[in-house]
Amino acid sequence: MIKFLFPDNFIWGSATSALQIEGASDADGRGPSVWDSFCREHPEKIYQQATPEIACDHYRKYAEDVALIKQFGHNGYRMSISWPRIFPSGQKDFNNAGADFYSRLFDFLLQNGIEPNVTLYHWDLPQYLADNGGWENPATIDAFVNYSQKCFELYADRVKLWSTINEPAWTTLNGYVTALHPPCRTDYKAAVQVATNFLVAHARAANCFHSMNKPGKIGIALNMSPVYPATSTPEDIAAAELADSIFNAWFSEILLKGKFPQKASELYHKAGIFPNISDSDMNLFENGNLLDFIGVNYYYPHYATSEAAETSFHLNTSGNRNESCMFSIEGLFRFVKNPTGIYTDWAWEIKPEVLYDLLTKIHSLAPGLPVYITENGIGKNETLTDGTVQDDDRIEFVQSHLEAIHKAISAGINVRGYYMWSLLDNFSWINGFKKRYGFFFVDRDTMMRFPKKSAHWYRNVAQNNGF
Ligand code: BGP
Repeated sequence: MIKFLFPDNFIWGSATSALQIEGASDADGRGPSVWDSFCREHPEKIYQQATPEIACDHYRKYAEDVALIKQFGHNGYRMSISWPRIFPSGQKDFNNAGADFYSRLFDFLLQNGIEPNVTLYHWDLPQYLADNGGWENPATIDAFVNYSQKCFELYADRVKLWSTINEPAWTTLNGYVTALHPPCRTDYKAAVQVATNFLVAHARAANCFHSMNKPGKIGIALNMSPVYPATSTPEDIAAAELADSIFNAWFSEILLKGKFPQKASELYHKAGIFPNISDSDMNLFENGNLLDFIGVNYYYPHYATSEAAETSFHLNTSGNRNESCMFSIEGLFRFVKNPTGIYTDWAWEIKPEVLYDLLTKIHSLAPGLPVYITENGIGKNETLTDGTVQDDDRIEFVQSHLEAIHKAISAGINVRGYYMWSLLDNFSWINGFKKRYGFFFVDRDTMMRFPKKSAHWYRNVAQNNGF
C-alpha cells in the first residue's frame, strides 16, 4: 500500500560535488583549486588532516558509479563540474581533456536513463583567480560567466537542468565571517560584497544561458536554514528576523522579487558595508527571469537570541555529541540549541517539519516556481558490517523529509524532485571523511562501494514513486 504517492516524473536522485568525490586532483591538466591549496597549507583545520586528493576516486570510477545509480533505481543525479578541470587557471586556458571527462559522464548518465542536474560552481574556485582577489574581484564574475558559457556550448545539448552556484550564503559565511573555509577571513564588508558578487554571477550566467536559446532550465542551489526566535520576546523575534534577512532573504528575495531585503539592507547601510553594485547589474535583478527553478538545500533550522555578548564561531567537526556548534555576532544575534530538539552527532538538528514551512515560504514568494530539493541528508559515523551498513536512522531521516515534501506537494507547491546528499560517502570539507552521508559506503582503503540498507530502501521508493 502506497500512502505517499508522488507526481509522475518526480526525480528520485542523489547529489555529489566534484571536489568531494572526484579525486585525481592533477589528472589530465586540472589546475589547483582553493580547496586543494587550503588542505595542503592548513592541515590542522581539517578533521584528521584529510585532503580531497583521492576523495572517492570517482574520476576513474565514474562508470562504476553510474552503474550503481542505475542499478539502485535513481532517475536523476545532481553533480558539479570542476571549474579548474575546464579552465585550469579559471580564465582562457581551455582544457579539452578535462572537458571530455564530463562529456563521457553525461553521455553515460543519459544512456542509463539518468537526468543530470549540473552545478557550475560548488566551491572549487581556481587558485589563480583566488590569488587575484577571488570573489571580491569583479573579474572573477566575468571569468565565471565565460566558464559557464563554455559549459552551455559544450553540454547543453545533453544537460537540461543547470544550477549556477551552490550555497552562496554558506560559502560566503565560512570564507569571510567564520574563517573556517578558504580564504579564512573575518571581514564583514568583504563578506557582503562577495555574497552579492555571487548573486551577480548567477544573474549574468542565467542571462547568458537564456540568450543562447538552448533547451533546458537554469536555477541556483540555496542553503536555506529558516531562523526562528529562541523565545517570544520582541528582542529575540527581531534577532531572528535580522538573521533570516542576512542568511536567507538576501539571496532569495533579490532573485525572486528583484529587491534586497529591508532588514539586512538597513544594517549594511548603517554599518557602511552595503555592497557596490552597478546599475546594469541591479537592472538584471529588477527585470527578473533569473530562475527557471529554485534548488533548496535543507539540513536544519536556527534559533536566534538577541543575547550576543561576543563574536564567536565554532563548527562541530569531530562527531562528538558533546561538542556544540556556535555562531554569535556581538550585539546582533546568537544561535542557540533547541532544548527539546533531536540532534545528529555533529550537532545539526533533525527537524523535517521545517522543510514544509520553508517550501510554503518559497511558494509565497514565487507561486508555482518549480522547486528541487537539491540537498538533504544526514552525516553519521558508520562502519561496515558484513558488507553493509544498517542505517535505519538515515531511512527515517529521508522518509520524514519526504513526508514533509509530499505534504507541500499536496498543498499545491511545485516540488519536482529530491536529491539525497549524498550518493557516496565523501570528503565532507573540514569534517574530513569521518562524517558519512552516502547511500553507498566507501571503503577508504580499497575505494570499494557497498550499498547501505538505505540504498535498497530508496530503490523501492523510486520504483513505487512513493512509499
Ligand atoms: C552542504 C554542501 C555539501 C555537503 C553538505 C553537508 O552545505 O553543499 O557539499 O558537504 O552541506 O555538509 P558537511 O559535509 O559540511 O557536513
